[in-house]
Amino acid sequence: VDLSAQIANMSVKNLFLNASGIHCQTEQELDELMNEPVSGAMVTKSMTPKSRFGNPLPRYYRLANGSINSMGLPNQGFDYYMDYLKNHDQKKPIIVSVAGMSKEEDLEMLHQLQDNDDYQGLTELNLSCPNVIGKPQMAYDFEAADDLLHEVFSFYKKPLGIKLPPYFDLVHFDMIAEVLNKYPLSHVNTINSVGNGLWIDTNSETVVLKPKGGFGGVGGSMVLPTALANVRGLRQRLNDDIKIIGTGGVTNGRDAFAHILCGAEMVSIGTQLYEEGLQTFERVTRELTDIMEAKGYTSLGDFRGKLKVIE
Ligand code: RRO
Repeated sequence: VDLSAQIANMSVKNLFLNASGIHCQTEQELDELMNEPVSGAMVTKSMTPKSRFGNPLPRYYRLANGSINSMGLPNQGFDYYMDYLKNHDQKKPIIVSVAGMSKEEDLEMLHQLQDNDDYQGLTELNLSCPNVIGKPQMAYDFEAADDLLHEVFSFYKKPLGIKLPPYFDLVHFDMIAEVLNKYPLSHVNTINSVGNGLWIDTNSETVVLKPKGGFGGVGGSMVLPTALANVRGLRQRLNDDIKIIGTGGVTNGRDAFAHILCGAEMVSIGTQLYEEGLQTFERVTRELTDIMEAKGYTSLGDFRGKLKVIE
């Protein structure tokens, strides 16, 4: 079956990629993702102008049905990833994820990408990191997000998407879509982790993460319903030329199939990829292929966005 997909100038033979943050911080991790034979594209760890260690450890904890993290944007810094792009053959497209600590840092990195003639790929502006101390999730402030995008698109002419946090009220779907539809975005990637959850070890009566008193972003299969609602709700509201990367709660081919029914063009895998390793892509691709073959579908377009409702 045909699992190809397209976002702006990026064509892929397979719709799967890593979720940003998973296996994409160091050169070695990026190389391993690049050489993984199944996934069609990859995305970097969200980057800041200067490298960051991130939050104190422990900052990731495995849950029965997912994960909680408060990494705090650990990354090697913008120049490291630009050097990586320059010096490595791209066997698959790399999306550059940027997450400045301020509007000024976002604009600084986007100016550098705009001015870099060697870079023509997709960029994703992360407006939804839940874990940097004292920094709210920008995409929950609709006016601030609008102001930032207005300034960005005054100079940025290459393909640009944004990474969104989950929304939980249909009014908020309407509000963010109204902002996003004003701009020539290549895509939105939804969802980031469900921000500021809390897990407790009841034996020790203690939180499981050190940063922020234990609060962290929740991912994995427990967030699948929230992810599907956000893909579906945004697909129903966004202009057709804004594609959707579905992220959140994908552990198997059926979960990916559901994301595509909701309208996802591509699907990324986070917690499950972290826990299972790179062989996840081969397994999930095989499971999705099996479902499509059983249903007689030959391409993703046969069912993308064609979710049925009960009349
Ligand atoms: O590094 C993180 O703590 C982090 C980021 Br930037 C993000 O966007 N989402 C997340 O769950 N963790």
